[in-house]
Amino acid sequence: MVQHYKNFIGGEWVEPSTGEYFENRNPANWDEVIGLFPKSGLADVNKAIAAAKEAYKKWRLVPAPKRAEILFNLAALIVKNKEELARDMTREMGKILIETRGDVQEAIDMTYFIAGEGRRLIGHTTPSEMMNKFQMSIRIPCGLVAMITPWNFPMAIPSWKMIPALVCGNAVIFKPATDTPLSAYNLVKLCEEAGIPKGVVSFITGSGSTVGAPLVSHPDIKIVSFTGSSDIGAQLNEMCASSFKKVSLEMGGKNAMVVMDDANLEMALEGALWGSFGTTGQRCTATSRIIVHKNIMKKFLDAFIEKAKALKVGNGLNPETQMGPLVSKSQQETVAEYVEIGKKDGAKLVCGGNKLTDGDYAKGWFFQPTIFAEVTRKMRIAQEEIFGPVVSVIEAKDIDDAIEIVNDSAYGLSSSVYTQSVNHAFQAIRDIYTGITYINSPTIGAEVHLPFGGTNATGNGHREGGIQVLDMFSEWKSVYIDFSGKLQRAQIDA
Ligand code: UN1
Repeated sequence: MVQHYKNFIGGEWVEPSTGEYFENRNPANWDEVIGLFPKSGLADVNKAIAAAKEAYKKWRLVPAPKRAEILFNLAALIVKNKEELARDMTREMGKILIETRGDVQEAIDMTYFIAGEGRRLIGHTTPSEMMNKFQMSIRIPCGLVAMITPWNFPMAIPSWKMIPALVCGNAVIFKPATDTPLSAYNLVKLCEEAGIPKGVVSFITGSGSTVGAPLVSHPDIKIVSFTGSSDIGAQLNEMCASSFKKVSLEMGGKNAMVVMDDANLEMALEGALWGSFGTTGQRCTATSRIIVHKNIMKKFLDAFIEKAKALKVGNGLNPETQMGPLVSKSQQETVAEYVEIGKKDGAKLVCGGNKLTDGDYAKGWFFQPTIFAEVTRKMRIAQEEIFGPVVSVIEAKDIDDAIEIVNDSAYGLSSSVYTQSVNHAFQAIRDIYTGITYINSPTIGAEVHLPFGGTNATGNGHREGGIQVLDMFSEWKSVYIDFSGKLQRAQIDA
C-alpha cells in the first residue's frame, strides 16, 4: 500500500482541496513508488496564507532568542534522524548516500548557525548630529514568506530559506519541487515536533503553475525566495515586480575550474572528478567547464578520462556507487540532447556520452560520466547549463586568458583555480566575476556561514547563507529618539 501524504496548513495535516495526488518515484528504479503527494490548488494556497497570517501575529512578538530555542530543537532532531533522512532523499532523487548525508548535514549546520543569530540580529547605534538625540537601526520581520525550492538539495536549500525567515520572525509557506516532496515533508514533520507554533510553517505540494504561481503572486506574500532555473526565476521576478515584493533568486551556473601548469595535478584531477560528477552534475555549483593550461592539456585530459571511465555508476543506496542516476527521464533526455549538440558543434567527445540502459540500469535514469575536449568558449556546451554529468574541457594560454574564459559566461556562481602560485591565485580572486571563488578545490562545497550566490544570470543580487541572508528576511528600520524636549530639525538646526 503506497502512503498518501498530506499538506500541512495551520498546524494540521490536511488533504488537498482537489482530492488529487501525484506520484513520487525512485529515479534509480522507476517501478518504486515512494509516496503519493497532494496536487494542491488555489484553495489550499489561500487557506495556508490565511493561517500563516494569523500565526504571524503572534510569532513576530516571540522574542528572537525564544524563536531560536525552537530552531535549536529542530537542529537536534535533524541530527537524530540524519541517516533515515538521507536514505529517503537518495530514494527520491538519486544522489549517493554520502552526498545525501552531506545535504542533511548542511541543513543541520544552517539551523545551528542561524539559530545562533536569535541572540544577535545585530543592528547599529550611531551618534546623532544633534544633542540629546539617540539613534539606531533594528531589524523587523516582514510577514509571509513563500519558499519555492529545487530537488537537487531537498533539505539543505529549504533550510537556507526557512531558518533565517523564522529566526527573523516571519511565517513561511513552503512549496517544494515535485521530484522531492518526501524530504520536504520530513523537514516539516520535524518542525512540528520541534515545537514551531501552528501556522508558522505551512507546506503545500503541487506544480509550479497551480501552487507556485498563485502563491508568489498573492498580495499577502511579502518575500519570495526561489532556487531553480534562470527561466523560471525570470518569470517569477516579473510576477512579483508590480507588487514590489522582495524576491531572492538563486539560479543557474556554468562554473569553471582553471588548472594552471603549476598546479598539483593529482589534486586538480580529484577536484575535477568531484566537481563535475558529484551529484551527477546536478548542482548549480557543478564544475561544467574545465579550463586547462596548454602545457598540461594532454597529461590532464588523459588522466581525467581514465578516472571518469572508472567511476561506478549505480543506485545511490549501494555503498560502492560513486555516481547515481539523473533525477528524471526528462533530465536524462536533456543531457542526451546536449551531447548531440556538443558533437554537432565540433567538440570532441572523449568519454561517455550515452544513457545507461542495460541490466541494473534498465529501470532508472542513468548516464555515463561524459567529457568533451577541444571545446571552444562560445560553443553551446560551454555556455548553457546542462545540469548533468557533462563537462567541457577548454584550453587556455595563460592565467589572463583563463580568467577571460571564466568570465565569458551568462552566469556567475562559482569558480575555481588550481595553482601553486600565490600571484595567480590572488589575480583570480580579484578578477573573476563570480559570487564564489575557490583556490585549490573544485567549484562545489560552499559552507553555510559564508554568503552564497552569484552574479549575472545566477541571481538578483541577494545572498543566502552567511549573516547576509538576514537582509533578505528582515527590513531595516532606523529609529530616532529625541530626548531634548524641543523640536530639533535635522540639517537645519546646528
Ligand atoms: C546547489 O547546487 O544548488 O556548494 C547548492 C555546494 C553545496 C550547495 C549547492 N553546498 O555545492
